[in-house]
Amino acid sequence: MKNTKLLLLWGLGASVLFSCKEVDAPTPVLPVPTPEQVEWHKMETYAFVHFGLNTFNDLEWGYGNTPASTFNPTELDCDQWVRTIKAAGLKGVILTAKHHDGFCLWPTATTEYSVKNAPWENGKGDMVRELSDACRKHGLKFGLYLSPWDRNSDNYGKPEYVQKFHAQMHELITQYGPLFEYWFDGANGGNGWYGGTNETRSIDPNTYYKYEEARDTIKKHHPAAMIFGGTVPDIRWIGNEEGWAGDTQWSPYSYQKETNYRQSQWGMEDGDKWLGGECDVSIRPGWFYHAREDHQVKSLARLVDLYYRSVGHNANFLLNFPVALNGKISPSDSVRAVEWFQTIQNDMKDNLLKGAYAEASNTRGRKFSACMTNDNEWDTYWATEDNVTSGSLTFTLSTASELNRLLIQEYIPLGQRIKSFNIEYENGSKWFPVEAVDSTTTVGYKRIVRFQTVKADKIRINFTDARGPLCINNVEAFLAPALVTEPLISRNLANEVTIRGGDKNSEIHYTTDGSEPTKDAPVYTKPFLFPQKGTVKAITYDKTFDKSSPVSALPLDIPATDYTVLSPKDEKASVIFDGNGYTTFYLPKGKQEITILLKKDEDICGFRYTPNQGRDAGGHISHYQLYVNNKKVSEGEFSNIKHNPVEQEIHFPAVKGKEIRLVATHVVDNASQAGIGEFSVITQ
Ligand code: FUL
Repeated sequence: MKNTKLLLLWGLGASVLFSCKEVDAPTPVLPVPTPEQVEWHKMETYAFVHFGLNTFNDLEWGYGNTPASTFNPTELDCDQWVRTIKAAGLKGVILTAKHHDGFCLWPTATTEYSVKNAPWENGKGDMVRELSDACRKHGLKFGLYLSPWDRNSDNYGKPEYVQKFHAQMHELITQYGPLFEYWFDGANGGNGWYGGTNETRSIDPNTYYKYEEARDTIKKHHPAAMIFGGTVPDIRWIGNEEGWAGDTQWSPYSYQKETNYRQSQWGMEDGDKWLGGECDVSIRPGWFYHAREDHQVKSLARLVDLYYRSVGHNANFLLNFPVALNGKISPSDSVRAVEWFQTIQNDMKDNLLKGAYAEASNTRGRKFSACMTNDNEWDTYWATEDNVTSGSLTFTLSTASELNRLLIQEYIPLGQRIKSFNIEYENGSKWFPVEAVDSTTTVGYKRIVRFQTVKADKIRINFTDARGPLCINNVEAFLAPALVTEPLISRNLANEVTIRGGDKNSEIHYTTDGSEPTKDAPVYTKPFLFPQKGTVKAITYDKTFDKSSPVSALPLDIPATDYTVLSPKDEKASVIFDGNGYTTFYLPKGKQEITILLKKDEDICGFRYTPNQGRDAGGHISHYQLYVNNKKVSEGEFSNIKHNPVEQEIHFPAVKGKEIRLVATHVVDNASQAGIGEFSVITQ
């Protein structure tokens, strides 16, 4: 008896001693982020503003010759931008202080091509000052974009330009307060005005701009600023301008191992540098404002989806506002951005794991126990023992609840580890897998998984593979309300309009006379003929929640049956009129042109060209000529189409005719075949 007591006491003492023993944190798995990079990850979402001479000349890439005198915002209000951006929950803003056209938004001493020579504020204005002041006033971080490519500068391509470029950078980093990010755009399109020489100049971006020196100068003044682009960045472009990060998303990356820039969409498990992904996207198709895109502000559903596919995929989200001609963010854009933020906040309002009991299959010590994942402390985390690279975390909810979102964070100061996991839930003592919408591979700074709503007593994450012991600092679960998404409208080759969307709890209502549809408008049941010009508008109406989606609108010009392709003779060519930008006709090798005949003479005042919408597709036309009845009516470039392959819309003074010829004078990456997803003329 005595012995048993003694043994018991010894056992108790030993276990107290054992549990009090300080266990070391897991060894970092390289590469790891710097503290500044960690702070940048925590920003998650911030804004871009594209504003400049392009705005006033309806351009995406000014050639460098548009007169400074055209820059004249009449009601410029940087305070309004900042208020909007803040209300959209974005934590900072990056301004295009100089875009590829070379026009400077601050009164630089380096060139005359700046606000100094614009009528705006009689040449006394400084937009960089106005915006940086507004940011400070409202507590928003400030960042700058300075395009290395300068289509205005006469000495672009020579060493003197690089001196000028560095001098511009110096002015910017010394005059406008702390910067959180500094953007060097990678575009180098070649041709430009270049002081009136109108030529094509090529440089080697890896050596020409002296990015290493630039980095030292920026870091000296702004140690926390993250550098985007150039040869020595702190973060990386995600490899598309659509706003999404790959479903598997590693922050480690290695430019040496890169064979195609698209790899950036996923990062690299064996990357040797920590370069978190940044997803840039514009709230409209273009980066700069174009009145013709007023009806193309991204839908709420699309923006919410992009949030989950950027922040929810371990990347930051950089949302662009193309400020309008008056110098303000358009009301439609502000409203959409705020709706977007409110939807996300609402999706993740009540964390169902708050107060839940957490257990783990393995723990390296008390300090690293499972309850560190829902203690609301960023710097405490659950960690497994050395050599344990898989394991599960189980949460018992305080009451059985419905849920459809799970948010997981790895403690990234120790590196990114998780390679794969899966999620299960317990309902009435039986375990089931969730039906995940998002992939369950990597985690990193943040992974949000959307899945079909389940009712659960418990939820379990099984981490199945990792690059080292598991280190998870946060897990949350939510029940996001259903989002009523607007329907998709299209018109096909037979002039039939199809409207897609909704589910068994909802119906689609539509109008064809331009009026706004409500739930009293006709119900869409099947495709209908619409062989005329006009606008079809539709909403999804959710009967259960008595909630309508925003309105979708499709403006329609002359119908597909009015077009015939004369050459090349190929019946497949008609897909360019089928209302579907994914079905693409590639011009046969050789002459890169297509001739189309309309049914009758029309007053043609423009055209629309959509490149192949398929992911990573090629063959986009970058330079074109358009002929009507054999007369050239328009010629130019589809700026930035390689990285932002959206519908292009070109306008010109109306001409009567019925024979149209589109010539591809240059195709992106010198591809031998131009692809046409969609083509249509704009008639009066
Ligand atoms: C691109 C540029 O060419 C676009 O005009 C825009 O500024 C975008 C953010 O980056 O590479």
